[in-house]
Amino acid sequence: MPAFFAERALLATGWANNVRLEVGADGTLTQVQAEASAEGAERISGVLLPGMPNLHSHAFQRAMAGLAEVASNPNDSFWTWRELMYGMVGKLSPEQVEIIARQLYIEMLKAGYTSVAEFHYVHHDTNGQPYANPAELGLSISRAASSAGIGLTLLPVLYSHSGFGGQPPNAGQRRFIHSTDSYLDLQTRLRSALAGQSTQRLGLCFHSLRAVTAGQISDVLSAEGGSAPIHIHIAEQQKEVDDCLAWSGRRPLQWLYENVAVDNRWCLVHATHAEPDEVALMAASGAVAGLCLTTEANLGDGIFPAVGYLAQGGRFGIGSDSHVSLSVVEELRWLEYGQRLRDTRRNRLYRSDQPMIGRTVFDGALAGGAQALGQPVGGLAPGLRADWLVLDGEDPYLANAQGDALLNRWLFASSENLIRHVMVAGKWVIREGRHLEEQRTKSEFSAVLRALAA
Ligand code: NGQ
Ligand code: ZN
Repeated sequence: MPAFFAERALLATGWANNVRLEVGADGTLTQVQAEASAEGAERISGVLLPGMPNLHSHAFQRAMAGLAEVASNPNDSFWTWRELMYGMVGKLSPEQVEIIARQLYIEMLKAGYTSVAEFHYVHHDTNGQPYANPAELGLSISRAASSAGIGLTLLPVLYSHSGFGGQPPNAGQRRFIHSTDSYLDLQTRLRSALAGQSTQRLGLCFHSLRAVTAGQISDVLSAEGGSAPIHIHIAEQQKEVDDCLAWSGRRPLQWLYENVAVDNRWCLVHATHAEPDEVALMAASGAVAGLCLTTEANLGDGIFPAVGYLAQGGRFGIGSDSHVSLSVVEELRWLEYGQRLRDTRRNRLYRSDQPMIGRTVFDGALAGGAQALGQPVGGLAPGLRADWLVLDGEDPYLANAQGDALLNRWLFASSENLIRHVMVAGKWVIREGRHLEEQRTKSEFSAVLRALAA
């Protein structure tokens, strides 16, 4: 049984020294022992931390990161960005989707994400017709994740309408559209395709309350039952709140909690515009708030009320969403900084028993991310997958810090990537900052960008 030995590690039970970790044939940790012997074990040089789940990704959007920072109109907004995004969606081939996703997933691994929830809604060809195999694009995502070596929760998305109350979809949405029945068929196809992949699973997903009706939500949930995670975008933009109020007299989160039994299977992505009563409902339900700080900043969404939410025990995780940044550090840093900027105070996200901001946000995002992905990840403990990252222990800031102070140095002081090695399911995927597939993928990705610009 492969064994590893780390002098410094953050275990599920806390910081520990001289830790021996044993990994079973399926990539699961079988033993984690502090103050143990290194005999026969591979020595890990550096600081060992659990790998971070990324709870929200639209892989194809990586290809347009940085292209939308051009003022086209004094009122540029989320909605004008969405038009540009639909323009990119209209062109992509399945081969291009797979290359973009493989490049992205390699970048994620280098950034410390060891698993990802892919919120996958581009289903059909450029004319909006199903592919010969209707699961084609979902399979491209699955193949990209296996060749990069990242864990995957694939969330095929149900998207039927353009606005509240079942409005017909518009032309830009033609590649996304499923009926409830064709969606359930897609779920069945993908479930059998993923069955042989031990680090991949399927979840349920509604694009937003704009894109599905109440009847569709209940039909999908009663057909699928089970324990799969359920993701939805909600209350990201004020216009969505206003449109929901005009349609139902309720705000999106209010409407959801009044009409659906939201529990710990749910991941509420963004939930930016949550009022105090909605924050209380979210926290009490055990759902995960899916916070995507760099994208929410980029799109001008607003600031999630995380201080009150954490004080009530609310669960959260982080996602890189549109991938304007791929950095666990940057997401966690901006989670705290957004609250500071709004409140004009410092040190906002802490617990009464944990004054260290870095540890509070790191632990919170590990636990919420693991819950939202529905996978045995998010910590170093027996029974969990051997997903971890190793920070450069010789970096002067890290070499001279201990325990939670080291996390604060990493999260609030580093300006270069200090992640040296990354393991997923007991296999090294990043060594000395490099991925085995990165050269080949980079040149394929470069050709995709060239073709898309033409
Ligand atoms: C998406 N992205 O589906 O990619 C959305 C924008 C929409 C984010 N919400 C489109 N960040 O919500 O209609
Ligand atoms: Zn999204």
